Amino acid sequence: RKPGKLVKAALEKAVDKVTELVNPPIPGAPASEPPSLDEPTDPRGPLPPKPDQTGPETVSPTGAPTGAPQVANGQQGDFLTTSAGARLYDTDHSLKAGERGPTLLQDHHLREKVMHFDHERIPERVVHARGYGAHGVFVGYGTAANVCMSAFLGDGVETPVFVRFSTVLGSRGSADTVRDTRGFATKFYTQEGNFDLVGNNIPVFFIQDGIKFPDVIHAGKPHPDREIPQAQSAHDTFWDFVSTHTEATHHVMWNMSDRGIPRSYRTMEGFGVHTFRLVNAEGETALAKFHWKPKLGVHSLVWEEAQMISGIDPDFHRRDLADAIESGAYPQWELGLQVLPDTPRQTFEGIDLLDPTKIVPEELAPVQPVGILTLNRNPLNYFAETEQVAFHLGNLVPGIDVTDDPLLQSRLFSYLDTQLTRLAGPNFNQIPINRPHAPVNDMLRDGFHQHAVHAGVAPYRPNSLDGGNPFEAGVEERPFVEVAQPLPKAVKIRQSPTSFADHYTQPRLFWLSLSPIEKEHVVRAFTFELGKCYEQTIKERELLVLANVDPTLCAEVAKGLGLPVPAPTTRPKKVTPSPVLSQIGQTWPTDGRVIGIVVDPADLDGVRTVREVVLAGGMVPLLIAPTGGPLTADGGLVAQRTFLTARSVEFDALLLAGSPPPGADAAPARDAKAGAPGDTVDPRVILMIQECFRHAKAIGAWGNGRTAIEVAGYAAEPGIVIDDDPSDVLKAVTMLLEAHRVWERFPATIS
Ligand code: HDD
Repeated sequence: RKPGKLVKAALEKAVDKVTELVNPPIPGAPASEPPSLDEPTDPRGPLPPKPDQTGPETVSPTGAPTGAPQVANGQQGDFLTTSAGARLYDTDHSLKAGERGPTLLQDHHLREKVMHFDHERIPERVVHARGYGAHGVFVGYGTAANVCMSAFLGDGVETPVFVRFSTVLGSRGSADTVRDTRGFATKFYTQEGNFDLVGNNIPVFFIQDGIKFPDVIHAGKPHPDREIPQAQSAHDTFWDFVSTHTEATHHVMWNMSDRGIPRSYRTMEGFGVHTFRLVNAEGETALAKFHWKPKLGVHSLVWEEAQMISGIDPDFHRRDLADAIESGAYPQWELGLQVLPDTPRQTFEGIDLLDPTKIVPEELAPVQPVGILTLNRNPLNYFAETEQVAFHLGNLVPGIDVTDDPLLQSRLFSYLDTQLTRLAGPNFNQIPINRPHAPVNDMLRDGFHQHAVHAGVAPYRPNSLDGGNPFEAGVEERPFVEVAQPLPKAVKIRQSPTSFADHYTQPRLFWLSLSPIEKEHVVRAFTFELGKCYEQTIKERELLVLANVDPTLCAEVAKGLGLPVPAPTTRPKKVTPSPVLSQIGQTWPTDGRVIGIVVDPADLDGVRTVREVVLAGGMVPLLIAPTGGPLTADGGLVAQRTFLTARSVEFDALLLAGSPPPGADAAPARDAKAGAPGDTVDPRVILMIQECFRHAKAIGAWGNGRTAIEVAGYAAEPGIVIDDDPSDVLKAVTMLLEAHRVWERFPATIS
């Protein structure tokens, strides 16, 4: 019943009285109005008209419009509401017994708002917690048809994808550029259901059997007592594990190489790691390994640079990917297959294809391109998409099946199981980012976070009540059919095949395939990481592992650690190096590379020209000046970094602008930034030059810009370009950048 007029008046009076008792007026404070029991009016007064923020209609992951307008740049709708849709007139004050009184339990909005906030975080992934994703499209070439019947590999077939890159060991808030393996997980929303290729940027794994996964991860994660170090393998438990599990040696070699510190997600290779079984339309099978080859080439940071970035810009890799996509420099990878005969032994050239610590050298089985991936859209919401995406190796489509690789087999359990905790229940495939684009007609019902409203009464088969639906697909409807793989006569046993026992030949193959400078990096990485261990026995044990890989590697690391060189315990097998494993020695496109330009206000014409050429070349110019703000009166040139905010690790090459040197025609008076003869060069510019130099980056200067290089003492060094014409300088620097770094600057001492 509504309160009558008299009751209402009495209530208002009571409120007045109570308010006065609870909140005695503060002397000097303006008198406040008691709350009214009439229709609430907006206490903030009339609101300004809302800008039109609605973008195009949202599209569900299945491609169908959801009906909800997508908010391009802000929040949705006109009025703030509760989650039940009631409009709210105030979200800034809790409901209290008077202005200074206690908060009332009755305040549903307060409780709902804080309750929801309290539960905003979900458990981070137990591994690969830190990651970054992007949407894209995969286009098949049709070249795989003779070995694989999957529809998404068909000629010109376009399949939407979502890719999540990650580090393995660090927590969600850790730095991007730590030394670690990178995850490269791709969800293909194919017409035949989702296919998830959950790989890494390293083609082998630490262990051969998934039962050891908890052990290797416990060893790699921070020590359980102090929970340090974060996102690092440079600590005792990691090296304790890998030195006692020599099967890890191959993966460790890759981690200690430049592959462990990629320049960008865009410049990483990806690998499916395991051997998969492919089936063609005739039902014939082949074994295969998946490869992602980046169009921009494979490039890495140098270790000091990676460490600096961890502090200066811990989001370096995610920023790089997001910026590139936002600017239209869409990264691309070609998907390739190494196709291998499906023999009863499942080996190739003596390599056990079920052993995930082994590669098949590309020289023995070339990678055949089967399609191209382009990442072209950043997520709208990190949590909804990148955090909630759930990959699983069991998401297979007709044409691709698993093998009996014991690591792969255990993963088939883990990726389903882990989502139960992380995504709080069994309905995670209903989360928009995980929903297949193919029609779903399962008979999975109920459970936490059930979003579907299933019609019908008979979610079982066979049934006569729901018209017998759904039906099982016949062969012509292209169901997923497991390959009827004959099994060898076997007994139940907890044992690996003897073919898994060779732990040194392929690490040695990797080592011998590297160029001298890459070998030197590997030596330094081992020396650094083992140098961070406290236990002498661990270092000695790992040296013994290295002795079995290669005597030079072992001797160099032992020298750095100041320890004796142990004698190997195995005789090395002869290996043929695989040159494709080296990242050095080729040239690559420079798209998306960042060129730092130290501005000289006396030479803005040169800066303008160079900036335009950099942009036209698909690269990113970063103008650096002593202070921020516009550099030209028309605002056409703006300082993007100052000497305070710029640090060399942000760019791939450095240019120093300068007015023509004294004596040149029409030399204007110079207000030097980078230093003219007689000027003092700002020490922060010198530091930038020194760091770029140490990190083997190309450095160029024109006009008086050369002074800073001269002051730094590098004018005659390799990879330093000094010329009077800014465009010529840029051209020469770009050519150096095509080879990624100027390694000639630091001739390697190892051959
Ligand atoms: Fe794993 C996540 C890659 C072995 C158990 N793994 C995860 C991710 C990648 C890989 C890229 C992140 C997926 C994402 O972005 O959401 N994992 C690999 C590769 C392996 C491998 C290439 C070996 C070849 N993993 C492996 C084993 C097990 C797991 C042997 C367990 C027996 N991996 C998991 C997991 C994770 C995971 C615990 C954590 C979050 C998730 O699955 O969804 O289930």
